[in-house]
Amino acid sequence: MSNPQVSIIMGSQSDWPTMKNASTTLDELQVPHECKIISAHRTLSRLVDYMATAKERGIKVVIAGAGGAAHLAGVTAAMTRLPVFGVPIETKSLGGQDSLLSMVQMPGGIPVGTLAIGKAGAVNSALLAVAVLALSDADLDNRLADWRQARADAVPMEPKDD
Ligand code: RP5
Repeated sequence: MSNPQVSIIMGSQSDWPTMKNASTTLDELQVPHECKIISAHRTLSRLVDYMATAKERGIKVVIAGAGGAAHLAGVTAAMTRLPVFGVPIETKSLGGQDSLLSMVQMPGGIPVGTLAIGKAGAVNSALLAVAVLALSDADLDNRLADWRQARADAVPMEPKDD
C-alpha cells in the first residue's frame, strides 16, 4: 500500500490471524497501512532499522501485536514518540495473560496504549489509530462515524432463538 500512515507490526507469522483484524478494520476505513513481521527478540536489528525511518516515511501510528514475553510494543515505544498501541496475542499456554501483563506494565515515561487480548484488541487498536488520524482528517472522521453507526444499526432490538 502506498504512503502508509499506520504501521502494523507483529512478532511472528503466528500473530497474523489476530493482527489481520486490525488490517481489515483499516481497510474498511480506507486508511493506508503496512503490515510487517518484526520481532523484538528474534529480529531486533530489523526493528531498529524499521523504526529509524518510520516517521519520515509518513507513519503516524504504530500498532504492535505480540504474544508471550510480549516486549515488541514496549521496545518500539522506546524508539519513537509516535503513538504505539499494543495488542496482546492470545497464547496456548496462558491464554494471553502473559502477553497482556508483559505489555501493559510499562515504566512511567514510555507509554504503550495496551488493548484487550486477541481479536477485539486488534480491531480496537485500528479504531484508536483511526481516531488519532481523524483529528486532522475530516473525511476520515466522517467515515469513522458512518462505520460506527452501521455497527450500531446492525444490533437487533430483540433477541431470538438460534
Ligand atoms: C512472540 O512469540 C510472537 O509475537 C508470538 O506471539 C510468540 C510465538 O511465536 P512463534 O513461536 O509462534 O513464532 O514473539
